[in-house]
Amino acid sequence: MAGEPQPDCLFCKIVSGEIPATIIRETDTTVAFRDINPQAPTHVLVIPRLHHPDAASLAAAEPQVLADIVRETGEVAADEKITGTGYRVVFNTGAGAGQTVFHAHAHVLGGRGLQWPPG
Ligand code: DGP
Repeated sequence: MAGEPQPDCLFCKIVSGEIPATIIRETDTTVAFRDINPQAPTHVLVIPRLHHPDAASLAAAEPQVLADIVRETGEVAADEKITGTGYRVVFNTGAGAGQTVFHAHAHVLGGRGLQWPPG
């Protein structure tokens, strides 16, 4: 059922502590941790504690939690001191857009120049 932990979900296991991660921030509704395969000097994922497969599903079911995630991306950027140089927040949505983990997450990328369009 949407919102409940899924036994085969990697990010649910990071939320529960079953799989370790370098967690840098936590709130009642969100967890932020470093990406295992960083694409920039700062590459942090901000996820909801609740399981929803992507950001659109989360927005439909728990819009306040999506707002919490967006606020946390700003807090991550401030903690990482990348607000001055600029940073990018990405929700890959669907396999065709590069989504590989189907638990909603925001990528926070910064600490280097970022090109547009992203490819
Ligand atoms: P996406 O491709 O948008 O679904 O992003 C999934 C990200 O998750 C990807 O950048 C790599 C990261 N990732 C995958 N497995 C793990 C893991 O076990 N630990 C951490 N910290 N990150 C992971």
